[in-house]
Amino acid sequence: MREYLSLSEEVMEAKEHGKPVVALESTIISHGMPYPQNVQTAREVEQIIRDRGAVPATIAILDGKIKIGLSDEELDDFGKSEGVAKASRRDLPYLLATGQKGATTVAATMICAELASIRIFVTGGIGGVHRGAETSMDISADLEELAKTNVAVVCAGAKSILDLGLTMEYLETKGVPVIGYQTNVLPAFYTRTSDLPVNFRADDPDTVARTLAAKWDLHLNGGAVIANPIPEEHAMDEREISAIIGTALQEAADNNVSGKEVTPFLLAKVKELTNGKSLDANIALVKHNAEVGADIAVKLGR
Ligand code: PSU
Ligand code: MN
Repeated sequence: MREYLSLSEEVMEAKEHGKPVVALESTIISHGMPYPQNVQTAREVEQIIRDRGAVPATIAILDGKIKIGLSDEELDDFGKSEGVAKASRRDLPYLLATGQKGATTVAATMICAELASIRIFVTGGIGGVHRGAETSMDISADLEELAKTNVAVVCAGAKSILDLGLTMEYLETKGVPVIGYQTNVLPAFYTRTSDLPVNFRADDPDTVARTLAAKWDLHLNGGAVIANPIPEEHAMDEREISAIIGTALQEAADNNVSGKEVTPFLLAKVKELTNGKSLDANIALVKHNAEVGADIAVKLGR
């Protein structure tokens, strides 16, 4: 296993000194944002984590290795690269064997984080059960990963490109706790609320860290979703965003988009239809998640 893992100097040093480490995914860099905002945002998010006493580890597949932490040069090169493969659980072995670049999804980042003994992972939004999944069977591998891999994902909930109700049901079946961070309801990424209650509410990082410690001390394998709403001042208008998501879903159906292309297609459409407004929201919420994730990692380390 070691032959596939490559830790950056910063991460290696953190591990030696027992400092808390926070994982970050790379799909958001390759498929979520355009260059150079993607690299700039990734750097700023990393710095937020350092400023709060933890060490960031951006995870990506490069040169036949799982990179846990990227150097500035690697990050810039990665952010610039066109056509980087979206890497979920099933894609990791082939990309590693053939030395191709891979941008890790939530599922793949969880796998890699666990291999490096990292427990907290910060991102924007998770994949879930797609609308119409009762016929398409389109359910993100992220959910199955949350069911079995011991990593907590700090996110702003999930976008309503998904069926949020079915996503919550799936997580319930798999025993994955969804913890609202200072909220009683599941945030819907661009907006602070949805009509779905979370399972539990935590108002501080200590409560989250204690909950995670209890879960893993008891060998209740699997992850947890820490759902942290987008800051009020960056939240989008509910009606505007749901109309845009409706259009994006219709275009995906008209174009017969399927498989791993569905999520990137919908995300790109939403970005296009909001004239970049969604990008600003996306950047703001990831930074906010980085603050909360770093605080949880610091508490969990104690
Ligand atoms: N949802 C978002 N933003 C994202 C993704 C999902 O709001 O960037 C990305 C994540 O990397 C997630 C992946 O793990 O898409 C899910 O893809 P799929 O639905 O194909 O499993
Ligand atoms: Mn899918």
